[in-house]
Amino acid sequence: MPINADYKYFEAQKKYNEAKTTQEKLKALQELLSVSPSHKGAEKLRQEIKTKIAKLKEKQEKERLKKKSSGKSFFIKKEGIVQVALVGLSNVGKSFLLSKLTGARVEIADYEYTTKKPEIGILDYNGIKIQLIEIPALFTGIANKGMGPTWFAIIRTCNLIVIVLDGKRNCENQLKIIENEFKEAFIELSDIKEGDKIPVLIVINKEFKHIKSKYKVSFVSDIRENIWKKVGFIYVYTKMPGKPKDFPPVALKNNASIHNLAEYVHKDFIKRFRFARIWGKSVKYDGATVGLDHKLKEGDVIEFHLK
Ligand SMILES: Nc1nc2c(ncn2[C@@H]2O[C@H](COP(=O)(O)OP(=O)(O)OP(=O)(O)O)[C@@H](O)[C@H]2O)c(=O)[nH]1
Ligand SMILES: [Mg+2]
Repeated sequence: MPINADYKYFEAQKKYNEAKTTQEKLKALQELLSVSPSHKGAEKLRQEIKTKIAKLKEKQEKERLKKKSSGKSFFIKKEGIVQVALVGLSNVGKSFLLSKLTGARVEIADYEYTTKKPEIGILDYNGIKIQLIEIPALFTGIANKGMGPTWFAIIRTCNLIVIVLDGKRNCENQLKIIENEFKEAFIELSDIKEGDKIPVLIVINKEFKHIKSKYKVSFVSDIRENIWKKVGFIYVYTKMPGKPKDFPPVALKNNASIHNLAEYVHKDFIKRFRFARIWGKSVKYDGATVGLDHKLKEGDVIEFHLK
């Protein structure tokens, strides 16, 4: 092994070799990963461990489904290009926020575990459709129990995780429980989108409190803007020569170019492209002429000129 394997690593390796159940193996691998060397030479090793973890998670999910007589898995039809998961402990106001932001008709009640399955709603942000998914309440142990793995499989496909905290209760504790379950589910959280990590926004509901956190914390009143800022997209408008800009705008990944927009608008636009004119923040003066490589900024208005 071309790595500097130390004592802790061998201990963890031993535990893994002795593990019997999928659950035990997963725990051991997670530990192995946490004590594996972090230098570049060990990258392949860490990748191997991660692959093993992913495979075991799949196996675990299959075992779980088999055990359940109904074999229930849960499917959410994706709508809009952006998916946002609303997560939090029970009774913190997830359904309340879902309903407030999207108009979805969901049950909001003053008892625990009201929401039993994911609930969805569409948030309209300047004409861009953002799908919000309320995940049933998290609690200690859920990552490996009951429907937990199914809920986390849904969360894993989202562009953003909004963690809702109850400002009337201890926020640090709530966050700790939630972060721990994400760790158990092998979902890496981050303040911004980077690699496999999913960005997080924290919303403190009911009563605002200042908390220390590495993630962005939002007032309920700014939640729409902050969701948009965190999902990692910009919106731009297309227009036809001599016509006003089209509505709704188009959502594109941050850092998108005219090329990406052209592809999105029509499959022939790249072939037929001559130039584009832009009004907005990405150009020095309105109406400037640009090529396919030009990078777009939020709010730009783009007019395509084709062959
Ligand atoms: N005072 C106050 N009460 C709130 C607020 N948001 C939610 N609530 C109340 O808190 C209780 C729980 O709200 P829900 O939206 O059902 O909470 P939830 O997180 O979806 O809960 P579960 O689905 O059971 O996990 C309800 O009685 C709400 O009326 C708020 O901003 N202020
Ligand atoms: Mg609810």
